[in-house]
Amino acid sequence: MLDGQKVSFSGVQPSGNLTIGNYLGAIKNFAEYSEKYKTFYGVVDEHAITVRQNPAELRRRTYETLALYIAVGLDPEKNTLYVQSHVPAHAELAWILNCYCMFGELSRMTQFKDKSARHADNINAGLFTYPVLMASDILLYQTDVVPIGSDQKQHVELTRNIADRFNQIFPDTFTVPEPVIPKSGGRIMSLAEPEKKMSKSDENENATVRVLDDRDTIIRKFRRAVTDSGSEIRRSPDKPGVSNLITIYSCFTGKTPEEVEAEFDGRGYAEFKTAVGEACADALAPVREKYFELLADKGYLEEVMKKGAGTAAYYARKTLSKVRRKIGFVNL
Ligand code: AQP
Repeated sequence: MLDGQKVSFSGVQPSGNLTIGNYLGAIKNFAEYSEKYKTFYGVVDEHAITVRQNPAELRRRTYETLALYIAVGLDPEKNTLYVQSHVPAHAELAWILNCYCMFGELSRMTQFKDKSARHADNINAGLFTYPVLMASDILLYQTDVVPIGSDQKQHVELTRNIADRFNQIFPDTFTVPEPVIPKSGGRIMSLAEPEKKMSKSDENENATVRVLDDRDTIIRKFRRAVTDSGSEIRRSPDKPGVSNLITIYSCFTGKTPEEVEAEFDGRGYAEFKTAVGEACADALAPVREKYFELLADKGYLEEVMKKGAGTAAYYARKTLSKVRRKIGFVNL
């Protein structure tokens, strides 16, 4: 809670062009909190450098991710939209919380295991302690809810453990946050390998649908999506490809998975895949349009960044100075 209001916090790394996984699992749900909560949505560039980034691309994607936040409907007047590295309190609290998080806890994080397997030549300490920085992001704002996709659930659970541990030693320091994962869309799978999560850094372009892909590209990617043996359009553990497409269609049209199965009963995969592509392209068209308008006005995006950084830093400083006082650092 901050100023008597509940708080929603989440972040997205500017580590690639955002996918419909990032959109359906996380960003689309951020706006739900805009009216009644204090909301902080960060472009978490410090997280992105846990894997090697091209500096010019990282900078460009930072603007792009912010533009996308606004394009999906996050009004900068109602939400604090900011860039993580503009608020030094994140890195400062992360150092402190590193001393309240156990090596064994971090070793169990599945994302660390996945990413260190994928980047075997760069298993840096930041990749290992990434979840502590994420805990700092969340705890700095006394966050109540964290809207995320299911891959981040383990990190929010770790955040809760760190907060509980810290609060036991120094009572009433942090709000203990709850993860909020959408029932449908919390884990969108790759179109090329449906047993794998769709990831923005996937090098296989046919595996991902980007929020900013044009209509023809979206439809073509869905037409190429890997489907399963048989021809029935129904969800089943032995049909990961079709099950994923049913989820995506359901998220973009608002129909339940049962309604989707009934609608396509007796119809073929080809027809279904085209329908999913069209529904996705229709839903994303207004986002794309707004995004390109925003991106043309860098000055405006920088104003939003500055205003967001000011507000975020104000609240972050409050928590950080409380933490410093409690642990025995001298506050001048
Ligand atoms: N496939 C997905 N389905 C549903 N939600 C997803 N998210 C990511 N992939 C899916 C959610 O998007 C938010 C932002 O993610 P992130 O930028 O913090 O990084 P990530 O979770 O590591 O996502 P990516 O796309 O896989 O990025 P890279 O390739 O850079 O590692 C989070 O809430 C996440 O759960």
